[in-house]
Amino acid sequence: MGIKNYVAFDCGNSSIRVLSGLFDGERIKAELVHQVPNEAVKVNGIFYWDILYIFRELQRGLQKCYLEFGPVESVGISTWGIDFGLLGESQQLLGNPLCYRNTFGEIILNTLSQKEKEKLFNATGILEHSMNSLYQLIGIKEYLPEYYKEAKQLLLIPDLLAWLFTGRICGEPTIASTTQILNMRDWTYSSEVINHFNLNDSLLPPLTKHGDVYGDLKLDIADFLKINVCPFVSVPSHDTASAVVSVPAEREKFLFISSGTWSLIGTELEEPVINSDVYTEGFANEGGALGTITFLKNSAGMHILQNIKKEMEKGGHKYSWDELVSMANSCRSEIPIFDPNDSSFFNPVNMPDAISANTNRNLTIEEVLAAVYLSLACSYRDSIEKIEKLTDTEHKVIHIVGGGCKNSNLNQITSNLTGKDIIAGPEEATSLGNIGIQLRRNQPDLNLLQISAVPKMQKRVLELL
Ligand code: LRH
Repeated sequence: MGIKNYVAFDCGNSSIRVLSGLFDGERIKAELVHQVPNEAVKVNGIFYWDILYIFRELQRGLQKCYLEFGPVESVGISTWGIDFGLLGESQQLLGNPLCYRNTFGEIILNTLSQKEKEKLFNATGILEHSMNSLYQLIGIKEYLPEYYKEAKQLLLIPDLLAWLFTGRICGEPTIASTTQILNMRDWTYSSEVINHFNLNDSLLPPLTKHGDVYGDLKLDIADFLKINVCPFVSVPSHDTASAVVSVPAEREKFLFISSGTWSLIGTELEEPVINSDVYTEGFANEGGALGTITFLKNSAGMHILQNIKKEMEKGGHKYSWDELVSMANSCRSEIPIFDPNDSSFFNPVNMPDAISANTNRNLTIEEVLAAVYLSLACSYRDSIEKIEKLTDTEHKVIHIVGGGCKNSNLNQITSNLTGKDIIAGPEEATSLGNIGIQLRRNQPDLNLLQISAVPKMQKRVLELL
């Protein structure tokens, strides 16, 4: 068999990446082919995603994959969760998708009573969060009514991109779980949630199954890029769900931290756990690959460090991550600990100032950095203790995957605080999971559901990945 070229789109809050997964019949080698920055754009006080820029860069990446490695077998799309675009009657996009860091969701969530919040958790298995698509959608209905009135179709970012590339309208279940409209017991849209908010359910697309083909690359795009027409495959399109596929766990049960802008701290389950303890401790039953559940806490992650770095570089001097670690480690004063999930760190104008304000101290930049590393590790420890309690399972190892796994200073502090070993990697977890599910489509005996569940299969995956 010749080498086959499977393409993964991996769109994060801070970068757009396209990788070729080269499969020689035995192993996948992932090659990063294209990477450009991504960021939300503020217009008249509202943050938007520039979706056409993202679309154009993904096209460029796809073309490069073809030019470097030959005809493309298939493409899978993974992105951050929650955000969506709206299509109107004539099947055109009604403006750019809003970014979850707007305040609409928070305003709506604050109008709900505790009883309503609990009812919504019980109906879905997903914890309320001001970011969730549900509250953003209600916010649009209230505050941008012309959008809502004209909307005929809601497509989450990966579904929107799949529609731009193939012309097909479909939803993908893992990303749909980030809306808080899906009931995770049976993976159908919850009529309880829809009725509660009097939502127009025809907005919601029918859901695909992993391995299904969304559709083929549009002919005009293939002609424009001068590449072959290839299928777009339904993979776990929520980046967290794809990342969990490639956790190199040795055991059926494992702990993971999917580390990027956010840190998703969790474990994989076969069924959702929906009870008052899970609710009180702040966990969600998000959708995982092939019907599994990623039981997790959505926690602040690299966003805080990225923002501090951005602030420090405003003077023009660039800092490496290693320099930031040395600065943190040079701190000799008492290190304050703060809650990184406090809403004041969600989208502050100046992150170091927000940390000083939160800790009631006028911190030096060294103290800020030291406080961030320690506080993130404390919040990881706290979540991990809760997962062990809620699932009644103890673990010796924490798998940290995704771009943030390179942060060895944070990994070390996390290991010290939890007393657990850290296995860091793969860094390209999302793309590897994405490619793995595409591969499985052509190799049904490659039972990825078993990957993270059965040690014997796990070995096979380690060989593959
Ligand atoms: C991680 C993630 C997370 C969401 C956030 C918007 O990339 O998808 O699960 O809450 O981004």
